[in-house]
Amino acid sequence: MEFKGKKVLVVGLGKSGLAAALFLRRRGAQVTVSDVRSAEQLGKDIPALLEEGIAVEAGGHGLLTFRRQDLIVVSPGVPLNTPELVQVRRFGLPILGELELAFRFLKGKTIAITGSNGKTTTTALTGEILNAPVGGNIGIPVIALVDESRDDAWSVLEVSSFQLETTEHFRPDIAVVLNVTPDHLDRHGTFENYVAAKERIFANQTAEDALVLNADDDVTQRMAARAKSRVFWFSAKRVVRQGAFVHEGAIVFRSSELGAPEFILKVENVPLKGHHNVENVLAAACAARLAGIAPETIRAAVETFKAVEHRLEYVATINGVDYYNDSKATNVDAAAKAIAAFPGGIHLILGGKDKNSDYRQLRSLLEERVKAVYTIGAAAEKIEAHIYGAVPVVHAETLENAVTKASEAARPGEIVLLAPACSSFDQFENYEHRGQVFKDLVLAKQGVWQNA
Ligand code: UMA
Repeated sequence: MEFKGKKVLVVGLGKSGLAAALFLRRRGAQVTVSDVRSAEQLGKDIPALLEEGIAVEAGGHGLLTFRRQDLIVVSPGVPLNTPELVQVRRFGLPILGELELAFRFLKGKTIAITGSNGKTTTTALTGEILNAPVGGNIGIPVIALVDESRDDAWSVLEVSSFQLETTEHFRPDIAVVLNVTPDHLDRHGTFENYVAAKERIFANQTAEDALVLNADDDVTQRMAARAKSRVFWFSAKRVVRQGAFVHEGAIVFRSSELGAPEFILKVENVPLKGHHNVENVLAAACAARLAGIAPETIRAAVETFKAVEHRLEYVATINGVDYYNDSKATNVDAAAKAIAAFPGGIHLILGGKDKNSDYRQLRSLLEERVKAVYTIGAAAEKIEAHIYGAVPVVHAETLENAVTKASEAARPGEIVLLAPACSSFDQFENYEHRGQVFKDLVLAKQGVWQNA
């Protein structure tokens, strides 16, 4: 792709937009960025962009700005039904996502990992096993990996449905789909559209590529029929013909080339909490084995792997109560997995910005394992209506109040868990910010209690 002298508009000035704008500018494009946030909100990024010769449209998207371009690059968080994008698509203007743009320049081989839940942990773990750079939805735009990428090396990418929606040629050597449960219905409209976006991860694959699917998930099971690549499975429940599975307390891998299954590691040595993390390890081990990594290397990397920040992250034990931060549990299924990781005695903080979710699905787990729910944020009332009668509920409004109320109620041996089942944007900048505030509140309490 040649950008010299081309007029390129980058829509959205978050992490992806910033990295894409600089990348394009350095390749000679005439770059403009457009963002709905005001110049004041965009703040510190503007001088750096202007210095590079990048024009900035702040405070909203202008149709004229969009129409003047040769190419439009969209950030993942910008919906494709944004009116200006709909208009210019009618004129045949090419629109690329940041992932697609980056992929066209990324050297070497790629493992791409998607799914509704577990993708960040699986990506981080796979990156660790391969000793390879990681990027994508995990927080580092893929475009930022391009300059360092090498023909003889791997990159491991976490890809979201938002990023996949705008792919054209994206074709990972190894694609992994961990699971698909309802999420982002506010953006995709229907579950079918969401599944279709996820399936784009393997749409361009051929028989030279591999696709790793979860044999225990109904939706991913059905994907095999549409794959042109070689399908491998992972399962925590049963033996699979090709792929990774649990057998007599051990994670094993087998393929038609290998014949007999080979031992990777004992399940009891997986250092991460929860059944869902066994699935994540199976997926990572399968992908790594397909990339040619030896079982001993996989074992060593898994056994020393630490939970990724904000994913069922242990924070502290105060007065015998364990505090866990799962701020990344931004949908109902992720919250269910977090609850299922503990046998009982849970004080659960739920709420935030609703994504058109059905919280009734949590009722039986709440009845079984949760002592009380503390609701926060814009979705609080909807959640309270959906879980009415299942467990005692405290309408806490803020995270601070929720932590205070939960810590007052929790007895030694019990758990205070932030697994909100919602996105964070009503009260926080993002889920990282929410998780950090939670940890600060907990650690501050620890200080107060230690001094008392
Ligand atoms: N904006 C517009 N117009 C719009 C919408 C947004 O101008 O119509 C602007 C916003 O004002 C903001 C910018 O776009 O300034 C934000 O862009 P973005 O939302 O794409 O955010 P980035 O900072 O570029 O982060 C993105 C991913 N964000 C989303 O998909 C929402 C990050 O995933 C990812 O880590 C990062 O690229 C690097 O690849 C976050 C996420 O929430 C973690 N992902 C979702 C999830 O995991 O559930 C999919």
